[in-house]
Amino acid sequence: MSPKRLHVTRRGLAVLPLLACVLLSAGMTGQAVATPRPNYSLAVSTEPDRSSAQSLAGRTYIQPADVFVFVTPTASAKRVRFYLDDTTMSGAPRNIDSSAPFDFAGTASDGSAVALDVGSLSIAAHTITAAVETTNDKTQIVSASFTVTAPTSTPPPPPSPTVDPSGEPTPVGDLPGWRQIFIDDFGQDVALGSFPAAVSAKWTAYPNTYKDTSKNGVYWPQKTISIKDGLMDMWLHTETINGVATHLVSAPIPKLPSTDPAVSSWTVSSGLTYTAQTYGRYAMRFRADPLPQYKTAWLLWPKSGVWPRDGEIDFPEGNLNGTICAFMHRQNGTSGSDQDGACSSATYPTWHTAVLEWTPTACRYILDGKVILAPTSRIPNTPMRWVLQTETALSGGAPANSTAGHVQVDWVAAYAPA
Ligand SMILES: [Ca+2]
Repeated sequence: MSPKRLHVTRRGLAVLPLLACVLLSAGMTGQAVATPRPNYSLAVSTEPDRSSAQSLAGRTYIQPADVFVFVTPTASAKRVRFYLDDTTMSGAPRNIDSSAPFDFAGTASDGSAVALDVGSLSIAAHTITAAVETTNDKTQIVSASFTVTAPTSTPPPPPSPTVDPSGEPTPVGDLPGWRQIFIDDFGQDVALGSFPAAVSAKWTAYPNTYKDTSKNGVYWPQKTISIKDGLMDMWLHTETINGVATHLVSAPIPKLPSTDPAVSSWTVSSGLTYTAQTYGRYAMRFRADPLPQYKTAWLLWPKSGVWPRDGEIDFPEGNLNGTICAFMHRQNGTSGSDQDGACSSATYPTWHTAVLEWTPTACRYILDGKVILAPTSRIPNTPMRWVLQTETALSGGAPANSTAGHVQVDWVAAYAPA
């Protein structure tokens, strides 16, 4: 500390060396410019109302923390210039407060102090300097140093649900020959009752006015479909509704982006908006409880609705207590049995990845990396829409009312031809 520099700004030179030592040891410097002007100091509170204030000098703050720094007292002060880490006040003030109370970070319109977030400061010692201009046109300089430290330990990140709990991550991005146009890893939870409304940009579903294929079940998305912890859950079960035991099933429908040139969209009389494309790649990660008399018939269905003429592509199809199969109803089909089909030995309770690659020359059904069916003739060649149709079995009667369980989907993805 140079006495010469102090001499420039202060009176009472004779006592300066001693005073400076005293003030420095307290972490602050200051000096009344004339009695009876008060000795100002820098105070700090942890509350915006400046309550329980303490001297700022010598304090240590652990990031992050909001503190409220101000000059006290306010008597006879008319304006305060605040500086941060600029004890010589050579730069521009950090803040100029022209009326009491005099707050380092400014004063809100309700009179409370604005916070200084020490998290915005470097991990270091810092000094706030205040030039207090008094009503007799003198200036008193006060400074206080304090220390900002890092958190003593970094808290562990909160446990986040695994978005893909099946163990196989959602495929992201284009593939050779394919352009990804739709993906859902089910990272957004949706409570039972809120599907598909809560995710209506990406999903629709057959409404509860639709019976399923066997007519033994009713599609009821609000009673069956939820999304939690990275999984779509279709809860297949029976409820008594209006006095009737009703087997509740699900047919969620991914909405491919209607803005994509490969995709067409249209709305049917029930109000559902469908999307379709001609050729494409569809990938699904799924498992199910082995529920008797329930099945998946996830499929591509012709936009024209003309069947069997325009074909049908089914994968994965099978009773949940059976094995996973694949079917292709051929273009220009003449009956329901005009089809190719194959069954794997895979069963539903474990996780599987089904990939369907539909091109003009082949329809490849790939289960867990292995092609199980790949017809190359009479491939459907008109636009088709995709439905994860999950329903009661087609033969053997209705499910038992007590049968209940879940079909889970970890992710789905769709691609257009590149
Ligand atoms: Ca997932």
